[in-house]
Amino acid sequence: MNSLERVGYNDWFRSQIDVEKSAAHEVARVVSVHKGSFVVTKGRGEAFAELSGSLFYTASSSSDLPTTGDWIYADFYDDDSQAIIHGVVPRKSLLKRKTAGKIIDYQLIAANIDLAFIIQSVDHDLSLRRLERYLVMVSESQIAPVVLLSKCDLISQDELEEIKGNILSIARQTTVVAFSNKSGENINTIKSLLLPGHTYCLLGSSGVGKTTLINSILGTEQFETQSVRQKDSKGRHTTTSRELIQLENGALLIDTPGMRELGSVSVDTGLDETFSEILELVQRCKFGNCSHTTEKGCAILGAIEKGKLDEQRWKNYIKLRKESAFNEMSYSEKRKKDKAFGKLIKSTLKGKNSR
Ligand SMILES: Nc1nc2c(ncn2[C@@H]2O[C@H](COP(=O)(O)OP(=O)(O)OP(=O)(O)O)[C@@H](O)[C@H]2O)c(=O)[nH]1
Ligand SMILES: [Mg+2]
Ligand SMILES: [Zn+2]
Repeated sequence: MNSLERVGYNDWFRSQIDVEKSAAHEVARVVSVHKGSFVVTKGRGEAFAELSGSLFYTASSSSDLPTTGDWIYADFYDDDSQAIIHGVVPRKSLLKRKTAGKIIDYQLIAANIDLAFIIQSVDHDLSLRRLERYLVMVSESQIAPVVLLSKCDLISQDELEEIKGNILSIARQTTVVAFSNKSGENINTIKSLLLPGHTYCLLGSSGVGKTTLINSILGTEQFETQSVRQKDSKGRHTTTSRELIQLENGALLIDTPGMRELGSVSVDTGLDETFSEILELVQRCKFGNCSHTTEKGCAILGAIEKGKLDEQRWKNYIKLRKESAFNEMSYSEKRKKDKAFGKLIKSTLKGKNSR
């Protein structure tokens, strides 16, 4: 086995490699990111890495820069303990979220993920609406989701069945596994989902037990965890960076810090997949231009009235849809402005050179 394959390299990534760049540099994978510096690996050992000046200055948005899980072109030196990153290999998938605030840009969560575990704990963290948001984010990135319900030692079997029923009603095609780090229930089931050479990530609020799950899988207390706050069961944001972890069987797992805010969604494909039954219903409305508010013969209103569609789910769909439309518009506007600004800088520089 080529040592890169130990960290997930395969024919798909090989097919993305640029001949010229690979002749000039080596290929490696980003293990973690720390405020502008990186840890990368070629499968054996790790090196501290920084971005080359040209990669940094030619990046037009955060998506052009490497994140955890990325394959990169790099030059190694000092006995392979240091490296300079010169480029990012095209990604198979990219998990990102919109950052809040006026400037619209993405925060990259992780790249080249095959499957995302979305974790909610059954005691206080459970929220179907938040789960829908995660599902949209994940399927928008072409990543398969699995829902994990943590801390199932804290509730009764009956309560668990009810929760599972609710989850399956919004995520019908998705595998749902309830587990406990305390009792060990279903840890082996989760392990059996982890295949060699595939990359997984753990997503979910702070305190749901993501890092504890990684420790359970590893069978050691390798990573730091911390108890949730007593008064509201909120987590303490213990994990602060995203890190790619190699499991014994050759699977790769990325732990992520619990997100305070999930950010808003961007495009429509994830929405369509997550809310597929709503798309089907809409086609059955009597009028093609139905606003689904007062019309007679509206399939949505009918389904809500009959209890076949949860009104909260419908409202969440509308909310996410509005956000997504707004973000698309403002993002493309921002890109236009960026381009104009870039031109201005270039022409100013030209002016300088010719003087
Ligand atoms: N009862 C119970 N407690 C658990 C379980 N899993 C984790 N915990 C506890 O929940 C707390 C938070 O766990 P962490 O693994 O640090 O949570 P995290 O999701 O990594 O949180 P961040 O790193 O802050 O995002 C710790 O006190 C764990 O012991 C479980 O299955 N059952
Ligand atoms: Mg953690
Ligand atoms: Zn309608």
